[in-house]
Amino acid sequence: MTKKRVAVLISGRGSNLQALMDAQQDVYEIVLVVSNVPGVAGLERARAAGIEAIALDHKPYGKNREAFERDLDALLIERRIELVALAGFMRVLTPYFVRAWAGRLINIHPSLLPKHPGVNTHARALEAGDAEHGCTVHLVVEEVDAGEIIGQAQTPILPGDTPETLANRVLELEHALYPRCLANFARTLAA
Ligand code: 4DW
Ligand code: GAR
Repeated sequence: MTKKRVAVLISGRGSNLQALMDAQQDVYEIVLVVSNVPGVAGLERARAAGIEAIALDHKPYGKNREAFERDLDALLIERRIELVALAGFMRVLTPYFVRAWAGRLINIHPSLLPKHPGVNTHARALEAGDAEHGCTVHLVVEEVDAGEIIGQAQTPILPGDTPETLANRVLELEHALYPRCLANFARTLAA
C-alpha cells in the first residue's frame, strides 16, 4: 500500500509534529508542514527533518478567514495531500475548509473530550476535582473540539499535581497517542 500523504498544520513549538515525524513508518508520510505563524520552532523542526515547511501568515488576510483557507486549500491540493493533521494549530477553521476536508482532518486536544473543550484544560481538570485527565484525537468538525473521537490516553491526577506537572504528563501521552491514531486513521482511508 502506498503511504498516505499527510500535511501537518501548526502554530508553535511543534512537539506533536516532532512525534509524528519521528514515528512515521509505512502507512503515512508527512510531506508538508504549514504554520499560520511565521518563525515558529515547528517550521525549523520540519526543515531539519527534510520536510517542506511553509509559513502562511493569516494576518494579511485580516478578518477574511475564507480567503486564508482558500490559499491553504490550494496549497494542500497542489501537494496532493490526502490527510491533514492539526498539531497545536490555533486558528478556527470555517465550514468552507472543514467541509472540503471532512473525514480527512484530525486534531489532538489536551483533555479527555467531551470534558474541558477550549483552553486551560489542565487547570480546569484540577479545579473540577477530576480523578483522571488526558488527551484526545478527534475528527475536526465545524464545532470546535467536537467530532468523532479516534483515540484517547489517560493519566490519574495525583496529589500535588499542578497545571504544569499535569501538562507535562499529558504532553508525553500526546506524543505517544497521536502517531498511533494517525497511523490507524491512515489505514482506514480508502486507497
Ligand atoms: C482550537 C479551537 C479553537 C481555537 C483554536 C484551536 C482547537 C483545534 C481546532 C483548530 N481549528 C479548528 C479546530 C477545531 O476543533 N474545529 C475547527 N477548527 N472547526 C480558537 O479559538 N482560536 C482563535 C485564535 C487564537 C489565537 O490566534 O491565538 C481564533 O480566533 O481562531
Ligand atoms: C498540545 O498540547 C496540543 O494538544 C494543544 O496545543 C499543544 C501544542 O503543542 N492543542 C490545543 O490546545 C488545541 N486546542 P505542540 O506545538 O508542542 O505540539
